[in-house]
Amino acid sequence: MTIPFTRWPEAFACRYREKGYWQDLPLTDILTRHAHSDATAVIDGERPLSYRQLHQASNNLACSLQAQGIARGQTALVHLGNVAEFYITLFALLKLGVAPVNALFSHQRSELTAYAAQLKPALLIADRDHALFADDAFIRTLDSVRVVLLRGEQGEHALEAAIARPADNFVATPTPAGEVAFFQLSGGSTGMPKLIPRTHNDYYYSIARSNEICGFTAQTRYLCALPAAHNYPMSSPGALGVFLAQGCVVLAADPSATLCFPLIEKHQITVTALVPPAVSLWLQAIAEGASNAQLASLKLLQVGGARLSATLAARIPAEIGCQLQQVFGMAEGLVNYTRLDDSFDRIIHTQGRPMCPDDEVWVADEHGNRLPPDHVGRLMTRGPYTFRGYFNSPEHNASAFDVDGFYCSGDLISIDGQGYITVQGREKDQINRGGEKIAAEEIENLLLRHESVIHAALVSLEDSLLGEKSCACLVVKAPLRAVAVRRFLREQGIAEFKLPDRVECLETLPLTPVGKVDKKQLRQWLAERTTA
Ligand code: J2J
Repeated sequence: MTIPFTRWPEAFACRYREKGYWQDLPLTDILTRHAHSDATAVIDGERPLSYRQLHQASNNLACSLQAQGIARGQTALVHLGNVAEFYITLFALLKLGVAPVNALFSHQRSELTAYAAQLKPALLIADRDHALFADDAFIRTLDSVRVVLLRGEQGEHALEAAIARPADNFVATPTPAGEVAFFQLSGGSTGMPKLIPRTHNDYYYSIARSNEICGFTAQTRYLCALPAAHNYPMSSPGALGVFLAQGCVVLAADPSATLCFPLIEKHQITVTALVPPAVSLWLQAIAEGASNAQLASLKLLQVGGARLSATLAARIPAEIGCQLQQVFGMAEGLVNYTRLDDSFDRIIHTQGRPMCPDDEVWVADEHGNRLPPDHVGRLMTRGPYTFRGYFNSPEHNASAFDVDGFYCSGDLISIDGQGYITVQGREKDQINRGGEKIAAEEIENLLLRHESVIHAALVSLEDSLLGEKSCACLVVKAPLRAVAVRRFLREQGIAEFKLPDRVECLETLPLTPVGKVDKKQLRQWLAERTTA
């Protein structure tokens, strides 16, 4: 049984193989090639795991799952934070040929329910430490799930026990390299969070090529301080890039300076990846007296996920004392990097250029015509590691892709004469709250469930630290306070970062000539109100 997904047309698949982008190797190869190495692969708190141990632990888990009837072709819902078990589980499932969706640890009932509804997973792996799994109430709502393993649990459902039980004669059965390996999460702009099928071939290429560009080697010591399940710290080059190069991943629960600075010093970290607000907080910590001597081993700081201002960018080499690399990527595929040997000016002012010579990226005007260099328009792309369709979403795919299979990311960009991209804005109805993406429609739908809400629009507000925050603009039957709105949304079971930072009640919402909510006008009105 194979998982259905939109494939690359045969001519493209042939070309990507001919050019060596697709190697027809399963992602499990990233680990198994180092199966006999005693080098440290992951450090989680005081727990180091060698490559040999990581390989063995994932075999043990795979074997245990197999004994419980979990088999190739099935899917899994995984909800783990920045812990070693995240990687053990990922490799175990890849070895079994089971495709997981790795929900972010900040996700709650609403997000997990949406993923489960789409994938109908047979397996759930989660953490008792998360409030959602403090008891079994939520688990009982997941109809398709037959096997449950929980981290921090005792007894038959204990994840740790399944990992510790030695495997006997386990033989890996990964799915073929051209098939779906796992599902990545879309930042989204629609009511239902979308899933992105990623194949072994496309993801493996994206990791291997990222390693070349970012110079990851066996000497790389990478601090993973962003959510491990996110595409950026997973693959750009992220932890999987580190494993491929046989380097070492050190896990941090969050990117705060208080947590990360001592970890960087203790483990002699050479590279890490941050979002812009975390950079601001690191710079602030240094300005307030935290010693950047603790960061002496750090050679490269990757920044991406949201727009980095040139002012902030320019402070990084001077105040943190390391090189900056801008990363403009997306879970759907395309990743752009500034190169390590680019000029200071390029690194400060652009979001880099595509990593693959066969990434086709162009800028479209509102009619879909190609724009010349330096003009601002829609980003259109296709390539060897950019997907060809969201899982099970024919209607949305029809509008997200053009007839030639180019994906429209919803970003507004310009490309200069040398192919370097500058992100200029966004057209998709999404709020980028310091790298965390909020699909406006998803929250609006939840707001409309409130008995007092007649109309709802979620719009972005400028914010000096996060770049953007969210504001819920409501037309209500009875007065509604911000705390009540947030409480109501929390009860709907959504991630905390999606709760509106501000709530405004209005008489009516402004409309565009075609009758859609005029969010541009709303944003202007909010900005004026703020200054007033
Ligand atoms: C401006 N906007 C950016 C940047 C992403 C590497 C890095 C990031 C992601 C990621 C990723 C931006 N400047 N430097 O998957 O592998 C916004 C754009 C983009 C969206 C994608 C990776 N870097 N963005 O952020 O899927 O709007 O992936 O379309 O979460 O983030 O979000 P996401």
